Amino acid sequence: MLLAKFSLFGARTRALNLTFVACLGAPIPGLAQVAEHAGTMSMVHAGDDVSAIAKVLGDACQIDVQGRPGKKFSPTHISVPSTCKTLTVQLIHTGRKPKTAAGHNWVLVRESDVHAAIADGLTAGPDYDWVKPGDERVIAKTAMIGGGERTSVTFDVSKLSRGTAYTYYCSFPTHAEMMRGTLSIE
Ligand SMILES: [Cu+2]
Repeated sequence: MLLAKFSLFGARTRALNLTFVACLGAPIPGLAQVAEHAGTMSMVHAGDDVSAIAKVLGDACQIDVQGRPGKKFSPTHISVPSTCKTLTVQLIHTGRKPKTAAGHNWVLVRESDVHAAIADGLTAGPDYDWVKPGDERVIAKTAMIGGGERTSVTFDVSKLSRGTAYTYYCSFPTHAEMMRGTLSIE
């Protein structure tokens, strides 16, 4: 399924091949192995696009997501093994700016809800971290944090279904357009 995801980058395939070699120290066929070692492996780099599989610790799965300067998340795609009962997302703000200047949070919605959730969030304002209070489209979200801080959220994976596309974004004004990623159950 990782390979399917990469086909999205079509035109950049040649550059990607080089990136894989650099990141994995192995040629492309190694990717299949990476996908199978979900419990221990972590990230596949493709330029700015980074795909990661949640770590499986029994029923409880975990993933670290960095919120980076330049309005970027890493990883930009999270695969959640279907054996996970819960997923804990730890958000790490690797920048230096305070929350009021360049805060980051992690908000998960269905891909089909992302535009409306962002628009309504912007009207909710800073008191609500730019997320509409009680928004039922929001499946999970962390607190808004500033540079050097970290926070986490744990939610039931049963809220997600296989075959549905999910998007996570940062709701800080002007961040969401660039600062988003995709999540799927595999
Ligand atoms: Cu942000």
